[in-house]
Amino acid sequence: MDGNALIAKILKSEGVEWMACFPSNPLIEAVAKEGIRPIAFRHERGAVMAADGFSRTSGPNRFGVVAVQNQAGAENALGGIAQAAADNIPILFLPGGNPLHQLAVRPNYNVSDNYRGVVKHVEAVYRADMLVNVMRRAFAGLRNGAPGPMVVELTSDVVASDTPLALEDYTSPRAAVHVPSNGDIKDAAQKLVDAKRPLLWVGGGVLAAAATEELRELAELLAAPVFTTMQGKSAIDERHPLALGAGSGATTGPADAWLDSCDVMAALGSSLVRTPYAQAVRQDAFIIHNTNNPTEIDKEEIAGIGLVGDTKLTLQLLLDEVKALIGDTPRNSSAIAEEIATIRAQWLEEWTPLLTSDTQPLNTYRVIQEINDNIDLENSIVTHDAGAPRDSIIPFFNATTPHSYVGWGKTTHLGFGIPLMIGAKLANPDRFCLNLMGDGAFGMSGTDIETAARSKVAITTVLLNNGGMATYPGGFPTAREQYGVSHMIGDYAQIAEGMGATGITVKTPTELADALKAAQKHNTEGDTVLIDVHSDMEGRRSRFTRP
Ligand SMILES: Cc1ncc(C[n+]2csc(CCOP(=O)(O)OP(=O)(O)O)c2C)c(N)n1
Ligand SMILES: [Mg+2]
Repeated sequence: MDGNALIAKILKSEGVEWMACFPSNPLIEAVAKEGIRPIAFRHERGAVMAADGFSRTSGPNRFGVVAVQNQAGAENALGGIAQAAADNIPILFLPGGNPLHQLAVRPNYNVSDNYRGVVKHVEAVYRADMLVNVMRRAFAGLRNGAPGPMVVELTSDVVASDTPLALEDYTSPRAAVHVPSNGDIKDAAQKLVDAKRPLLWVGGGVLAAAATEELRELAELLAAPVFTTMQGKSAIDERHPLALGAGSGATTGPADAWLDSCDVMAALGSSLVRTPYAQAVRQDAFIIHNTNNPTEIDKEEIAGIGLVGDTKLTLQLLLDEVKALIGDTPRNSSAIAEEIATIRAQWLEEWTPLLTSDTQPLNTYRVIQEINDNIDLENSIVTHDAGAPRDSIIPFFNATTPHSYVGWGKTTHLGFGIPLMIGAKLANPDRFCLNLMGDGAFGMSGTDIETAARSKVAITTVLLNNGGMATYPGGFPTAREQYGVSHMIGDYAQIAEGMGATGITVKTPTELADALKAAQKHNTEGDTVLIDVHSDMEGRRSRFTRP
């Protein structure tokens, strides 16, 4: 048996069901022989992003795997890998490598050298008799500690050669979880119980750890409002009376009110990153910071108490300790809930004219409202793309069940939406998967509509066709007026049709509801859909300034 065959058997034994790829790597043939489905994307970055989307929308311990070829393939994949790293997403990346004797020879692209700064761990296979250890380390890295991309460079002649090893030599690594100390848990519980205006700040780690039930219980026990970051969106049902909504750079009125006034803030499963794509943390608040990555503690925000550990187990310990202090009965939350509802109503009053706008071309917010009103929110997965779609949708889309929304993007790669939803659909075949993207974003990954259509991984893309980049209003006027920079044209419904999908053009607001319903029907039948919405250059965002 050669090395590729052994790797394929190990992947199979680890429960891998499919592998994203493009297009030449001996592993593709080897996994196919094991009954693992290879899905070929139209470019490497798309393949990586689909693997990322699969990991994001799966429960713990289900990972996206991707294989590409050496040189150009490895180079082209880097954007997707960098984004998975920035968002702390565990994926297994298996690029082809050069032969051993050329690994260090210019201009051969050496993955081990070049990827080091953007992955959790990277190593090359130097000998066929080290494969079980390499793969064990890779899976251990996926399961343990701070999540991120694990990379194994498949040195071509080594993995093609016979290995003395068999699957029986491989030991699947068991996850080793850790929790904060009793003392820190006690202190954190006391702080939360004594707080006058507590806030639970929820990151993507709550979703990744499948800790959404524990989160809801803690919020109800303390009568503490819940704010979610972009990646945390959908960790709490946004119809819950204590839910404040989510925030990228834009957020909701209630979220702004609590971010501006909380005295104790428990950040749960969050890396507390300062970025244009996150809300600012109140500097006067006492911060309790839970993350499974110790290097995130005291990075930018000062943690009064650091709770380093698995978010689900940490929440369970916190629940026990809070109950020991105040008993099992949740505090009365009616006054807080009423305050949230009042602020929400005031905030929505300002935005309702846009959410219900009848203008033609369509207003972006009307498109978002139609999505809210015409899909089965509990059984869908929705995501944004970089640019105006992100900051427009984050405050207004109604996330309900865990993963019904995928918030992403600390380095925010344009075009992620399509491959992300392909990965999400593979992880959740019974859910309706929709991405809202701009015409600029389509240029980055639009051809993967063909991947979805061909592979019968049916997704729906709602494309805001505004002929430009609403995200840069007023930017580069000379370049725009004299040279047409940032103007774009496209009949995207027709392009989708040309790639085997169903294209629907929407020019008036009233057509969109029917288009969304048709899309859901088409998706159920295995057909991918693109809805090309003629939309405006809406530049308003629900942003707030806080001191
Ligand atoms: C790979 C990459 N390059 C550049 C950017 C910066 N960027 C963010 S939004 C955007 C334009 C988005 O235009 P479009 O998709 O049409 O959305 P709109 O803002 O018009 O709704 C760009 C270039 C990015 N996010 N990713
Ligand atoms: Mg645009």
